[in-house]
Amino acid sequence: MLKRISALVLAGLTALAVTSCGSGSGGTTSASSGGGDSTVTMGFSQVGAESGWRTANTKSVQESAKTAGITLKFSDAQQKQENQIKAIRSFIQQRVDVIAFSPVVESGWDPVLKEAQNAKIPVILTDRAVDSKDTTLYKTFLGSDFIEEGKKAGQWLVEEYKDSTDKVNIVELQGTTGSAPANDRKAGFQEVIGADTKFQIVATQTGDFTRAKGKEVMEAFLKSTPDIDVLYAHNDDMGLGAIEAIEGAGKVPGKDIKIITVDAVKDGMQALADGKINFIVECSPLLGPQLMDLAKKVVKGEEVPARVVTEETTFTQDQAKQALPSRQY
Ligand code: GZL
Repeated sequence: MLKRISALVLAGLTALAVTSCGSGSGGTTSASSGGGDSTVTMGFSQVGAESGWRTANTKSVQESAKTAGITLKFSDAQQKQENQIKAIRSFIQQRVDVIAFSPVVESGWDPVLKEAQNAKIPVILTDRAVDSKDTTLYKTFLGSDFIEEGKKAGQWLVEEYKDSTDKVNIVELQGTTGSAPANDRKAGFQEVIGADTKFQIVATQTGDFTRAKGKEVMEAFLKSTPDIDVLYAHNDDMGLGAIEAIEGAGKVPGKDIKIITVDAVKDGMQALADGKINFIVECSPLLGPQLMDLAKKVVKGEEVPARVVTEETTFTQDQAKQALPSRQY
């Protein structure tokens, strides 16, 4: 009798051990019911450290991984696509359970994403999108709707000049060339202002999302373009660099040249509250908690939405004064 009971117990334990080790496909582990979660390892390739937004996003990802008990292998690509491709290949070699990344530009990802797919390692896009036609190459895209952000910027400008028929000369500091936020913030803004010919973008150039480049390009705009009425900068950091250039040219930012930016990081919100920026469209970097939830589901083979859009708002100068004390980033 005793022998029968111990044989049954042994069989039960063996069955449990096999299911909790998962299918063995590509080293992913799947938690069985009652088998307990084994630690998930995530390979994360970050764009770089180009802006206040990026710093806040990195902090959110790293802190959320810790809270979620996810082992994070983090790599900073210094805004170079080849570094991101190298990092993803390294994560495949290391047989991580899931890969997440913010693609610095939209194109050129299919080959390395196919390698991850062949290795049966799921990929999550976070923050920025890719233009791959094959949407099976990634499980989901978590991030903002950049076209909507550009439209919000345009809608504020249309409202601001609704009673004027004068020409409105706009200069534009674009984000990183080829990146989803740069392409889409430009397209959304143009879609709205294009309805009225009084709005003219008289100069547009990339400032690569950095303060230094934003200042440099704005200095060139001020020299080459007379009568600038408005600056549309695709992020706060370029707008803050441009403010330095505008003040250096003896003009008053927010008055002589109205400024619209995107992100709503603390330094941008402070400039908005101080009247140097006129309107900011929020783009939240706090994607960490949602990313970790999605990663756990994906590793377990659970269904996740193909697209998760970040909730975000806009700020006027008065709203910035109210919001500043409680801003997390
Ligand atoms: C937007 C993000 C952009 C920010 C910039 O989601 O990719 O990159 O707007 C950052 O500040 O550099």
